[in-house]
Amino acid sequence: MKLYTWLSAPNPRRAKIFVAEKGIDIEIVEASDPDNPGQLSAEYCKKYLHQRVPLLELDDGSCIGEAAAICRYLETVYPENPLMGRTPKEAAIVEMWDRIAEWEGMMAVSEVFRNTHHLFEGRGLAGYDIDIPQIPELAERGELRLGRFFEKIDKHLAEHEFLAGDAFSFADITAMCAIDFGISRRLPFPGSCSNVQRWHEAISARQSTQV
Ligand SMILES: N[C@@H](CCC(=O)N[C@@H](CS)C(=O)NCC(=O)O)C(=O)O
Repeated sequence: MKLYTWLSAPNPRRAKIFVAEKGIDIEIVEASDPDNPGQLSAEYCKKYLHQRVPLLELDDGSCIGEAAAICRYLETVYPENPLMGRTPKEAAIVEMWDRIAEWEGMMAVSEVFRNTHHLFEGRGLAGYDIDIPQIPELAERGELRLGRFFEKIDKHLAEHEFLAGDAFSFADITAMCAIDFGISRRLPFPGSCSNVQRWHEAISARQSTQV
């Protein structure tokens, strides 16, 4: 099996942390263009129609894209140390929080980054080989959306150790990757969100998140 990733991009990081947390031995392959690391290589883009990372290539050549689908596959094949819930109820709660973290956290950071960074001029959306203009208003909206995401999870984390309850899960990984990517792009971590701060410090201390 091979896991294709791209430098410090946040969605491949979700898969890398998941793999590290589970202790699965998978070859990690860098998909960026060696001559222009700001984009994926032409060879990689030929492999995957959607031209995004992460991508898991199985030994029979099948390819699975989308971080959540990759991690679902790995969770099924390597059930030890579950990160997606142990019962149908837990699994649904993890999925709910993962979708919220991806939709409201990751998408918000991505809206800001893709619509402001000079490297993404004409590449306003990930995975398109046509000109997609940057829209500054989307960056403004992304900041608002991210602020609201922080407030909401802060309220939730006041009463729960982790997003999906008592156990660390894939939902925490997704939210952390979104927040860390935002921090690396100088998006403010609201000082008033002390519960997010506590949760973030605790999960950042896990060995698996050092990728
Ligand atoms: N929903 C997808 C999002 C994947 C995605 O947007 N990946 C970005 C990196 S974080 C990408 O491949 N970008 C390619 C590009 O910008 O050309 C997932 O969960 O895997």
